Amino acid sequence: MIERTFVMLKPDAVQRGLMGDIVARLERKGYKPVAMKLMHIPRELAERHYGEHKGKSFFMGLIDYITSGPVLVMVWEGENVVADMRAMMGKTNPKDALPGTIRGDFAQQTGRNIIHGSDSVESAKREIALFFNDYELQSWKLTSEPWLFE
Ligand code: IDP
Ligand code: MG
Repeated sequence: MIERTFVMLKPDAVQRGLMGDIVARLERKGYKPVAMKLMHIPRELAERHYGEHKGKSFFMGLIDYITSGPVLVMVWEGENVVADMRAMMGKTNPKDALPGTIRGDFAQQTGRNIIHGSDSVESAKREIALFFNDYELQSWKLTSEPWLFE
């Protein structure tokens, strides 16, 4: 099933110059970029995005972290992309993330785990709508599609 997912490169990924490496991995997989923008997330939007974690011990630290500098927000499209992006990212705690995954290769602590990806198709729809207007989402054909899909 072709899906869309919401991906955010967090302020540490941007500051550490990892945007290119991470975007390159997603392009190499054959996923199609549908939207991308650099933004400084307002606190209120960060709290809505991470609403499920409100009240948890790490919530305030998480909001401080995610609003501490620009992030790269993106939408990517592809076969089973929601679950497969989570697999490419690796476990939430980089200590448990396997080598070869983004967190496994580039991060060391949960509180600085460099990337967010939607955890379900429902979450993806909610998160895409939080960060992008319809006119920011591109519908286009990748010329490599016949070489990705039979
Ligand atoms: P996920 O990003 O893999 O979906 P969640 O459990 O949804 O993981 O947590 C959201 C984000 O909150 C994590 O990516 C991480 O940045 C932060 N976070 C989660 N648990 C902790 C913690 O125990 N300490 C610090 N930050 C945490
Ligand atoms: Mg999550």
